[in-house]
Amino acid sequence: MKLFYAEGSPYARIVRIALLELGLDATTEKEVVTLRDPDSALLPYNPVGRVPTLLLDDGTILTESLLIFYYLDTRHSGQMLLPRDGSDGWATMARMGTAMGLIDGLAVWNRALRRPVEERSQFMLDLERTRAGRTLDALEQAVAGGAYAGRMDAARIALGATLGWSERRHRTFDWRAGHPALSAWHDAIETHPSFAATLPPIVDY
Ligand SMILES: N[C@@H](CCC(=O)N[C@@H](CS)C(=O)NCC(=O)O)C(=O)O
Repeated sequence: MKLFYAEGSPYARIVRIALLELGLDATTEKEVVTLRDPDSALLPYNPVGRVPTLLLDDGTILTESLLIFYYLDTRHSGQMLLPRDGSDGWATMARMGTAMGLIDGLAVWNRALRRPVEERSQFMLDLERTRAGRTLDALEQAVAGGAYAGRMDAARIALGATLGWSERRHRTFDWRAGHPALSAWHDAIETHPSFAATLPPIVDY
């Protein structure tokens, strides 16, 4: 299989971390592609033009990180990234949903900041700042209460990848402020080799 990705993408980062965690990285071909580019090498494979995109050995194209997680869970015999039999009370799914919601909101906000100042919608910037703050407050409580702990499942990967991405690519927002438990949680997970190997380049947004 082959993964198309961009180094700055938080969504692609969660898949790259998952490949490393599952021991599938070495056998997965990879290509860095440009985004929002009519000449991108990705477009002949995926008309949606988004990363992560996974090309399977039979030519099937998977776009959407969650669908890729589903597929990766069929390719290993260890513990599932996304347990789907209710064995953990759907807790991983619930935590994954919150982490993906955080990524989605930050990605929308980040994209808005790349527009010229006069083209930005203050309403949208305020909405996303509020959403992120509210979600982080809930995550702070959850992490302080022992959630997102234990083995490396999809929820831990998604939350850790997003916080590290935000710190390097969405620097307008200090997610650590007022969130000491989350901050300590992130410092611990970021030392993990799969996280250290996928750190996105720093930009000032
Ligand atoms: N819901 C998608 C979101 C993926 C996504 O938005 N990726 C961004 C990079 S962070 C992208 O490829 N953007 C290119 C574009 O919007 O044209 C997923 O989970 O994979």
